Amino acid sequence: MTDRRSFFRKTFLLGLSATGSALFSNRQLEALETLGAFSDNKFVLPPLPYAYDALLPYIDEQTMRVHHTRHHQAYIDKLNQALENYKGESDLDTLVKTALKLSPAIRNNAGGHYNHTLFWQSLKPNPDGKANKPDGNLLTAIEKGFGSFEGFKTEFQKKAMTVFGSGWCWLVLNQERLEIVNSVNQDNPLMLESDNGLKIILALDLWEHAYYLNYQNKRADYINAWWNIVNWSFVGERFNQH
Ligand code: MN3
Repeated sequence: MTDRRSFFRKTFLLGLSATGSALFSNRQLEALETLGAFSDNKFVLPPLPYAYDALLPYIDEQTMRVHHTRHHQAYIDKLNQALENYKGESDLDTLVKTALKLSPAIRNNAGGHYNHTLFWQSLKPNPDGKANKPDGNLLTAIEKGFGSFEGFKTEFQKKAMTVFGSGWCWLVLNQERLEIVNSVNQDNPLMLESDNGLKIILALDLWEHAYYLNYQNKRADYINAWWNIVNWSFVGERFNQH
């Protein structure tokens, strides 16, 4: 591991990315760093910001535990391994944005680490089943873009259902417009677009490992449940940073 790599990874974690489009706000990054998301010049698994059983009844404890400690951990382990002889800039932002030019091992595992880190932060417990929706500027933008929050949910769900096999559904801000897009495998919209300032606002994991134990093949039921645990204050903060 070079000092340079260390510098870039720390730069990423501190939210000081030269691209100005770091994954998290400085405050969120400081929290992650405190939690040990980066250690000894290697990517490490950031702890969940809630307990494994905290998302019940919408996502079960075993799914969360396996998804976080095995699937996400495996992306991190394989990413560290794939970077052992890598000479380029290796902050996660840069890896993701240049992923199409990199090896499949770096592309898939940098994507896996990035996407899951964002996904966990975009969830929050809702044990009482309270109504859950965005507010403020994000709600205004959603209503402008999709007619209503319910209209947005319908569009998002429709789009998510069209992902064939494993992939993700995203709400992104593209040239000041909210758009719903899909990606396959562990790709994400930052990889698929040239650097036009696109920003990911919301992420939904559609791999079966995210829901199979509880919902088997019923992806629509999983998505219906997921709306209850979207962390709209986190998501709204991302929107407000643009
Ligand atoms: Mn997953």
